Amino acid sequence: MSNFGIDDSFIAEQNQKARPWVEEDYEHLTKKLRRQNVEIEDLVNKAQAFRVAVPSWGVGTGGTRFARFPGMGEPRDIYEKLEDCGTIFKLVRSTPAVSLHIPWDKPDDATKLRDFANARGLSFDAMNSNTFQDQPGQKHSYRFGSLTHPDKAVRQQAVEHNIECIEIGKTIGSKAHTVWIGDGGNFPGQQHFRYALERYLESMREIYAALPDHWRMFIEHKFYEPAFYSTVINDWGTSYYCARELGPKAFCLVDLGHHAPNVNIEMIVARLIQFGKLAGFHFNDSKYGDDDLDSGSIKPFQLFLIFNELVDAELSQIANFNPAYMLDQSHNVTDPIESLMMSAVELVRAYVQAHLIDRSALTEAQDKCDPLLALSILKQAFTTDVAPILAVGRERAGGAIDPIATYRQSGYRQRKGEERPARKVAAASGIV
Ligand code: PSV
Ligand code: MN
Repeated sequence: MSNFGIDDSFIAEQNQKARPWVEEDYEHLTKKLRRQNVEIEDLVNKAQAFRVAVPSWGVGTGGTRFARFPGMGEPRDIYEKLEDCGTIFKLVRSTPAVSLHIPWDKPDDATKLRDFANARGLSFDAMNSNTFQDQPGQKHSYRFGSLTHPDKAVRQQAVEHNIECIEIGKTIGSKAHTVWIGDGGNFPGQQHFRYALERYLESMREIYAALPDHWRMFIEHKFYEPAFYSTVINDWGTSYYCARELGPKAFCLVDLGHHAPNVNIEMIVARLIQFGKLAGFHFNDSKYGDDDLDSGSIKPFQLFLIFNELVDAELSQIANFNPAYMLDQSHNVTDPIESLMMSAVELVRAYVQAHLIDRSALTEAQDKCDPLLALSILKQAFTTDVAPILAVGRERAGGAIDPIATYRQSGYRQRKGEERPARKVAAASGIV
């Protein structure tokens, strides 16, 4: 049975319906930006050049430790996940790469998987290891840690798993490996802080040694959860120390949800850029903790301020500045395809808005110690509605003017509901 896919002519047909408003708004914005000496076509080019990877685990419905409410037509294996990622890419055009999580996505045949993805215009982003869960048949448990476990045999098993991820990644064309561990302590006294970090470095050195020359290693920090008292790689400072200890291929990855509320994340980003150690991002949004909400849904201004730092670095042509952008979210009550599309669009929006900042005026306001003017320069860019730029960029690249409406109109989810009858699974809750 051939699987349903949204075809180009359907997208073009839907785009026709939105043409009148796009043309009108684009024309108006062209004039408005010209008054600011901004050429709108330059921004369309920027929008079209922006790329963000999609996590394979993001296309399945997420859950909390309380419950998981499965959606209709959920992907049941990595091939179906890639189908959904291909659909997202088709509609928004900014998401050609997919990030795999092993063993969740362990391929039966890595070459077959690569060809399947390539046939849909997809490629593979960073690999992700999983030593925060036990797998069936696994010899040693990660209950009390993995790369930092006091028992060398457990650490060795975790190191080997990471090396296996790199091996799979080599076949499918990945060029980075992300390591996030849940290791830490739930009670004071449970873990010796210094010894645990020493063991981490010892394990990571072995993994680092297995990296091919052109690969990068991404260290992902997180301040708590699953450990509730202490976490080994708890913040960007620890991550930076480890990246420096490991060598030039190691960098620090910023997942927006992995910080205490109100932490100035844009400043962390600026520091990591300055120190030449910014790996990239796991984009999501949060209100309380690692909520894994859709990008821009809670703190769009923070997202814009992060992109202000990124665009500033881009325009300053900082050497080796090459951040990897990825979404890392868990969609519990929405259709994951819709949430991921919306999130990708929000990132392009923040990126384009950050390009609208009048940087010479901002520098002048900073030099003249005029905080109000500096803020208003940022606000002017942030409050500019760049939606027509994003829509035109997508349409010219063959995508949808309105990705969500086009997706809903296509009946994709209903068709997948028929094609992918749910399999009986034991677990009713759990992270993705
Ligand atoms: C941990 O919370 C994390 O952000 C890491 O990136 C993991 O790989 C992912 O979530 C697992 O869902
Ligand atoms: Mn993450």
